[in-house]
Amino acid sequence: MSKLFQALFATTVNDTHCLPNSSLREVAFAGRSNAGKSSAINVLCNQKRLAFASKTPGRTQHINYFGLFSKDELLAYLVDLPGYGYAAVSHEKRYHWNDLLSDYLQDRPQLVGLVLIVDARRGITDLDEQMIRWFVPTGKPIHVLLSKCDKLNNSECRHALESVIQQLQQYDPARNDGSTLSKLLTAQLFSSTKRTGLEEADNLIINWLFNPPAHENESTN
Ligand SMILES: Nc1nc2c(ncn2[C@@H]2O[C@H](COP(=O)(O)OP(=O)(O)O)[C@@H](O)[C@H]2O)c(=O)[nH]1
Ligand SMILES: [Mg+2]
Repeated sequence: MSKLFQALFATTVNDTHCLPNSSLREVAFAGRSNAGKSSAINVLCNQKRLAFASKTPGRTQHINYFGLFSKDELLAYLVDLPGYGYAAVSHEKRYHWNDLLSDYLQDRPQLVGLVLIVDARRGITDLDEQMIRWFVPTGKPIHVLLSKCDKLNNSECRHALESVIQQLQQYDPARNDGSTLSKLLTAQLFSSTKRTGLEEADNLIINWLFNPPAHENESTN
């Protein structure tokens, strides 16, 4: 996170009953296994191995919490969700992850937004769409990081971004009521290795965590 914050590993959870019982806001990162989620968290937090960036897909099977600190004060959490779509896991495990992810995404008041990591070369897949479908009804924002964009040339990047935005629009709740396009579903190009899009992603996450929309403040008491 921007230089104002320091990130530290907080806890690992394998069951929604064990989620931290704290009122601090959190932003979650989801994505297919190997999409570049851990690398994105590391680079956003200015650390090399905060979230373990593995070369073996399917390694991060739990929900990992990272605390964001300013001086010594814990202010918020970043949450690394289990990567999905890894073929070589048992059905049983896959069902467990599905339940864990859907429960967490749909029913976690502290969660203020979802960062979805999507490999720019691959685009949004069925499993990513499942995450979107679970999360959109909460009314909270989703931001897609089109990762590994360093692997594409400029026109491929432009094309990847355009088609993802088009795909996202079909889930936009504002689309059908005649109002202008909402800010609930957004996307950008991102590269952890080249640090492309780092500032844009960082600003957005900080805003979600620390500058919530006015109506949210009113409803909390
Ligand atoms: N070229 C390139 N490779 C990346 C980028 N981000 C991640 N990777 C590589 O993709 C693989 C999976 O990354 P990781 O962050 O562990 O993915 P995760 O499974 O989604 O957490 C690793 O070999 C990374 O080095 C990126 O922005 N550019
Ligand atoms: Mg990972």
